[in-house]
Amino acid sequence: MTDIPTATDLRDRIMYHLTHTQGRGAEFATVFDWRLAVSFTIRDFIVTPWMAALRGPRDQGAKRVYYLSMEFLIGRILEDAIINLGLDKTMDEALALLDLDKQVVLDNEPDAALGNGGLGRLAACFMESLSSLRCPAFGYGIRYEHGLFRQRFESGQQVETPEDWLNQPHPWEFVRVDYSYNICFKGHVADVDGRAVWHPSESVQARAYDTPVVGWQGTWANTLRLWGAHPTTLFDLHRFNAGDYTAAAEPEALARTLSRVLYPDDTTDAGKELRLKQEYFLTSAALQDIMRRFLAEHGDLALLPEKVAIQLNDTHPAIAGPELIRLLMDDHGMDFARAQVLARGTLNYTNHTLLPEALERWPVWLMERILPRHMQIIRQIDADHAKTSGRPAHVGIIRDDQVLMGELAFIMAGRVNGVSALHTDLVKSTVFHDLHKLHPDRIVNQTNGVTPRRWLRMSNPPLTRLLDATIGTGWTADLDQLRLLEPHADDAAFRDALRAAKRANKVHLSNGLLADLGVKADPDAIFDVQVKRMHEYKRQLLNILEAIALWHRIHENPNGDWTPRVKIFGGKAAPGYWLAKTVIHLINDVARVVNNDPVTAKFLQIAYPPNYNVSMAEDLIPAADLSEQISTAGKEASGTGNMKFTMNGALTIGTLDGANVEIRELVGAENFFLFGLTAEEAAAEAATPGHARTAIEKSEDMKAALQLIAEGRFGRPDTYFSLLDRTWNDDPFLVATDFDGYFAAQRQVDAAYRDGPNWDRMAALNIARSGFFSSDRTIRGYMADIWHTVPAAI
Ligand code: F58
Repeated sequence: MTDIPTATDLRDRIMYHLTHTQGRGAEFATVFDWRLAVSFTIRDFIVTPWMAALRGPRDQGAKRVYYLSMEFLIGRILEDAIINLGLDKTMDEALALLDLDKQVVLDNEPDAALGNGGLGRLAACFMESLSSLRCPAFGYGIRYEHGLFRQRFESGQQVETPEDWLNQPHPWEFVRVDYSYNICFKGHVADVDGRAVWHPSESVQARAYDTPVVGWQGTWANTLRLWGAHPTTLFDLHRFNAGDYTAAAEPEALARTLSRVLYPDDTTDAGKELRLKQEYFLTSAALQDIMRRFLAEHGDLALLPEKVAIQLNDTHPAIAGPELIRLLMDDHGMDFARAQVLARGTLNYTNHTLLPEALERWPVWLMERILPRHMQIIRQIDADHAKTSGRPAHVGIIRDDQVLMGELAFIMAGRVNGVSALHTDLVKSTVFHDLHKLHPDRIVNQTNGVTPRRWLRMSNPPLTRLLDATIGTGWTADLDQLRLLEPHADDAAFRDALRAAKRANKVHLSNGLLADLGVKADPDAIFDVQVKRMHEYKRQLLNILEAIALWHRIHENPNGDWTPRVKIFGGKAAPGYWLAKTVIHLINDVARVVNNDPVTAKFLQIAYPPNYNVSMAEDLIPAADLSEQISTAGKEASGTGNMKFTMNGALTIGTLDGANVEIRELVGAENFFLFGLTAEEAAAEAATPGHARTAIEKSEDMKAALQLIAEGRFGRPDTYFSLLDRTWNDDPFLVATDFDGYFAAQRQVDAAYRDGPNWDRMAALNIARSGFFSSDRTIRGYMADIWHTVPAAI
């Protein structure tokens, strides 16, 4: 930023917005008014780099990147913007001049919860890195009125309520009524002189809402453009005049349904049609917008791959292939072959999962009904691929009357990428085995990363101060500089300072846990944290069973030399995912019993704060000593939480899954607590009949834990009957097989934690070697290997 304001300037600007934008006098202003006034003040500083980022690439005819994602889990914006603009100190002073408590103002901002989990949070980190690296880019998504549901616990069980972040004015967005597009559905396709003409029977309008995303040091701000759905006809005046107000408002209600909710799950039948419509709504609006901009700047369609790179975040926007071909053929008169070549030169696809149930597929009849023209084009793409690739009969986009969106995305993409080294290997050898053999150069790896601005500088001030004082501030933009810390790992004074920084975060969290949950978390105990969506493959069950087994052992030897531990869980289960919800119930039941047990209370506490979200992650991760990354090997594509913990100085207990493999390689095997089967062994074990029973019979600890649940020590036994039955007789995610290894690794953790200086040394080395996991590195990889773009000149 060029014009750095003084504190009094900032104060005056805040007062100006309070008065003129909010229309409030200071004596009547609420925290909300102040927060908006501060946000508008900060937004003013973003507008200059934002305009430059829009004009520069246009004037230079530069290539642009378009990131299409159904989710952007951005969280709060204000503090991140203040820090990236370098205004944190000045703002502290300005707020002090106004007698305002900064934290109270910041905490007033609701989380923009427009995502489920890792995939959506990755998109948000990418937006920040794209701006920090000055890569000309747009993010395209949906402006959900209700983001991910809010979670409460009632008698230990998850209860969902709607999230309502847009119930209040959102100061960061600019609505662009002039950028609106019609999105059509249904109807029929006519043949007019050999050309297909789609006559849709439904349409809605997609309207652009823009949020600038400012990068580090405030020199560049790309646009996050979210689409809101509006009716193409406002309301039925005829019915209104006849007094039927409800029916008159129907077009509006129907249209708005499209951008109303973020799906927390893609497994339920209800809403399948709506989900497909949402995916097409996002994709078509984005592509129409991209084409408008491209034609205004370049004109010649042959230049499309040279000027436009589109990234599909998972298969959710995979209809982009047929849609781009449709636009080129039906609107621009191009033939299919040429349109397909241009589309493939422009589109790329990121895969985020190997779980078969999470791979999208749509019934042909549904696709035909909602998008009849696209179904024609899909058949054409499939037939062309069959002809040109010489593929075996069982490979293709349409199978068993279903459209396989992964296959469609793969076939229409120039590059397909996995999100960690292991995941990419598994993508090649499993889900896309046949397609990989046909197109051996198409799949590449881009290991995920996270932005160090939010996940270190913003969320961990004590550690940031220590890093800045020890190695300077250069790490913020060049995370590899954390390597400079390595020699300090052997310096007792540095280690003490590192311990003090961690302890400050633990004290802060401990106060919160006591106030919110009544859990007494001793800051000198190990803070052992597992936060992520609740899913069987992530194995929160393994963690809570270990807690039960430990509790049992402490009871057997209450005077033993146990290492005190606080286990902290966080995460939401999809509302229809019964088993995941049962595990939530179990964790809460166990917590209630264990926390109130006078024999074990000083050794073991369990906390499960409800409604885990980005803001909660910002409090929990900096306070963690131990990071739980315990998924069944081969199931977690990458993980990004694992990276955040490592750079905040937590040690990992984990399996060889996803990016854990790379974390362990980089931080050193001696600084990582490994357990469990490898992906290959896990696949073999899961196919072995009776594997769970065999493993449980061999494990006294696991047997005891299951027995305690069955006896009803934590809650009514019938609550857990099915869970226990599944664990004994099915256990597809190998909780039983990995249990003893996990239990033993946890005891190694206990022992290691008792040697404070050595633990601190390991933590220091984890931080020092975590530079690879910056999303700047990931984005540079996409730019070089997939998009073929370079940073813009200032
Ligand atoms: C996650 N996927 C992966 N999906 O599970 C994780 O390993 C990876 O680190 C991350 O992507 C980023 O690559 C994920 O978050 C979803 O949230 C689905 C969205 C659609 C509904 C079902 C969940």
